[in-house]
Amino acid sequence: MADKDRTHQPWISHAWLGDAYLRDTVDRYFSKRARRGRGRSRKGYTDALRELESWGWRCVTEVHELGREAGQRESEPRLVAAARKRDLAWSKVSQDNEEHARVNLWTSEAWKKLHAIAAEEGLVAAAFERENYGELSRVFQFSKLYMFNASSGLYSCPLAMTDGAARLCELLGREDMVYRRAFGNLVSRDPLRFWTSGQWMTEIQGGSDVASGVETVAKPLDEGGEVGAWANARLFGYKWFSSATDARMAFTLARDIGEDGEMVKGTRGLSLFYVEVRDEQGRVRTDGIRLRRLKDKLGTRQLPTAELELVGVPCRRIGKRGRGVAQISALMNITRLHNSITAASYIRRIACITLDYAKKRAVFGKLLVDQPLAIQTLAHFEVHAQASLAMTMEAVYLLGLSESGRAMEDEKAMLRILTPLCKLYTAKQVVWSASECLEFFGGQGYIESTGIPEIFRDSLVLPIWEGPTNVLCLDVLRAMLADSGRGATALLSRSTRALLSGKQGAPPGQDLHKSIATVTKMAHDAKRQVSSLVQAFGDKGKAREAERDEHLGQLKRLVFSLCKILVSSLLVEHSSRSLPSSHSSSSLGDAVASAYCKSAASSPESSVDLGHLDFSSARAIVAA
Ligand code: UCC
Ligand code: FAD
Repeated sequence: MADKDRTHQPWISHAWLGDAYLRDTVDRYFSKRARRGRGRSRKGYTDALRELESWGWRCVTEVHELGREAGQRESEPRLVAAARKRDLAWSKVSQDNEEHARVNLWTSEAWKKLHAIAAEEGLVAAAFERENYGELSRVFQFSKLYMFNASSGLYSCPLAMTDGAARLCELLGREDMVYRRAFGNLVSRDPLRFWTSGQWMTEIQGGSDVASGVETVAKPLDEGGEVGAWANARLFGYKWFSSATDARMAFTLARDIGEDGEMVKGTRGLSLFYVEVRDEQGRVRTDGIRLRRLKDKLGTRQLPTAELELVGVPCRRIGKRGRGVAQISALMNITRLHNSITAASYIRRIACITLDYAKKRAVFGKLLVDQPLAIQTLAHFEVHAQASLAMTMEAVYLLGLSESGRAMEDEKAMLRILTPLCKLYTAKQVVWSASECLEFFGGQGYIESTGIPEIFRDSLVLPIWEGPTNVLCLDVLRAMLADSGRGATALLSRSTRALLSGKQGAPPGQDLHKSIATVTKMAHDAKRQVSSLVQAFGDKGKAREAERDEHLGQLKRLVFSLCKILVSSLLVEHSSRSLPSSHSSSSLGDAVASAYCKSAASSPESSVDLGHLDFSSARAIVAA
C-alpha cells in the first residue's frame, strides 16, 4: 500500500520510551525502596532500566506481530483428530483410544512462540527470582507484563494462572511433593521446560458460588505404580470452563469423598487438587481427561477455552481436606492482579493509538486532536491509563513487600482489600475505554484487520474473569470483616497522608486544592462507613437482616468511593513528586491529578465515567 493511503493508520509507540508515566512509576518505586532501606538484591535500577527498555521494543515489534497472528481466525485453537484411524489399526478399539483418536488440541505456531518468549523473558520467573530485585521483583515483573499484555494475543492469560500456581506451590513449601514436581517448571526460563498451569473452578452450576457449584468428586486412589507415586485420588466431574487447556497441569477444586464414602456439602467439603493434564510427551492424558468441546466465545478467541470431562484422572489432594477455597484464593489473588495489569495495558494502548490517530485525522477542516470534544475523550483515556496503572502498581508493590517478608501488618491488610478493589475498578475502566476507543476510530474501529475490535472483545471479559464486580464487592466486605476494617483503614490513612502532602504543595484557591479537600473529606466519611459496616456485620453486630441487606445494597457505592479516594491520592502523590527531567512534564501530572480529583469529588460513588473534565485540564493533558 502506498504511504499516502495509510496516513491515518495509528502507530504504536515504544512501550517503554513512549510511556513516560510508566517510567516515572517505576522510578517512584525504586526511589521508595532506596528511602525505605533496600533489602539485599543482586541487580539495581540501571539493570532494570536496561532490560525494560529493550523489552519495550520487543513488545511492540516481534511480540505484537505474533499477538496479531494469534488473533487471526485461522490461528484459533481447534480440536483435531489426535491419531489417524490407521494408527489404531493394531490396537483394540476401546472407548478410550477411540475418544483419543477423535480429539486433541491444536494451537497455532504464533501461540507456541509466545510461550517461548514468555519463558525466555521470565514473565513468570521474574517474580520468584527475588535475589535480583528483592521486594521490587513484582514491580519489575508487572512492568514487563504491562508492556506485553496488550500485544500478547492473550498469552497473558495462561501466564496469569501459571504465576498464581507458582505462588501456590511456593506457599506449600519446598518439601511438598507438588512443589517438587511443578515449581521448577513453572518458573523456568527454558521454553522447553516451562510449564503453564490451568485453574479449574467453574462448573455448570456456578462459577462465583463454587461451594454450591462444584460437583466434581475426588475418590481416594487405592492403586500404586507410577501414578501412585505422586497421585492420591482420582477426579470425576465436568469442568465447564478451562482456559489454559494446553497447560501441563492445573489446580482444581473438588468434593472429597473419604474412605468411608462420606461427602461434605458447601465450602467445607471442597479440597484443592493438583492434576498433571499432559504426559511427558505433552499429550493430554488419556487416562481420565476428555476434551468435550471448545467454547464458541464473543472474544478471547485465541484462548483454547474448553469443557473437560474428568473420568478418573489421577490427582493429588493438597493440604487439609475442606480448605480448598481458602487455599486456591492464594492463586486467585495473583490472577486478579494480572487481570488488572491487563486492563491497564489495554487502556495505555488505547490512549496511545487514539492520540496518534487524532494527530493524523482531519475532520471539518481541523485535526481531531484540535477539536475540543475529541480532546475531552483523549484526556479521559490518558487519565484512565494513569489511574489504572497507579492503582495496580500500588497493589503489586505491596504484594512484592509481602512475598519478600518486608511488609508491615497494615501493608498486608491493605494488600488484601486492594486486590479485589483493583481488579473490579480497572476492569470497569477498560470496558468504558474500549467502547469509546472503537467509536473514536469511526467506521475503521469496526474493521477486524485494524485490531481494534479484538481489543474491544477481549476487554469485555475482564470484569467476568476471576470474579464479577458484585462478587468482588463481597470479597471487599469479606476482607473488611476478617480484619475489623484494618485494611480499609490503612488504605484510607495512606490516602489521606498523600492527599495532605499534595494539598500543602498546591496553591490555595486553586481547583486542585479544593478538590483535594473534598476527596479528603470523602476519605473521612468512608472511614465512618467502614466502621459502621464492620459493626453491623461483625460478631457483636446486632443488625437485623433487613439492616444488613440495606448495607449490602449500598456496598458498591462504598467500594467505588474507596477506589476513587485511593486513585486520587496516588495521582496527587505522583504529581507532587519532582520527576526526572527526561520523564513526563510535571504539568501533565498536575493536570491528570486535578482532573481525576475533581471528577472523584463530584461523583464519589458511582461508575468509572469521569464526566466532563474541565477543558483547561483536558487540553493540558492532551498537549503534554
Ligand atoms: O475465571 C477464571 C480464569 C479465567 C482466565 C484467567 C484470567 C486471569 C487474568 C488474565 C488476564 C489476561 S478462573 C475462575 C475464577 N473464579 C473466581 O474467582 C471465583 C469467584 N468467587 C469468589 O471469589 C467467591 O467469593 C468464593 C468462591 C471465594 C466464595 O466462596 P465461599 O464458599 O462463600 O467462601 P467463604 O466461606 O467466604 O471463604 C472460604 C475461605 C475463608 O477462609 P477461612 O475459612 O479461613 O475463614 C475466606 O476468608 O476462603 C477465604 N477466602 C479468601 N482468602 C475467600 N476468598 C479469599 C481471598 N480472595 N483471599 C483470601
Ligand atoms: P455467576 O456466578 O452465575 O454470576 C452471574 C451474575 O450474578 C454476575 O453478574 C455476578 O456478579 C452476579 N452475582 C453472583 N453472586 C452474587 C451475589 N451474591 N450478589 C449479587 N450478584 C451476584 N473459570 C475457571 O474456573 N477456569 C477458567 O479457566 C475459566 N476460563 C474462562 C474463560 C472465559 C472466556 C470465560 C467467559 C469464563 C471463564 N471461566 C473460567 C469462568 C468464569 O470464572 C466465570 O464465568 C465467572 O467466575 C462467573 O461465574 P458464572 O459464569 O457462573 O456467573
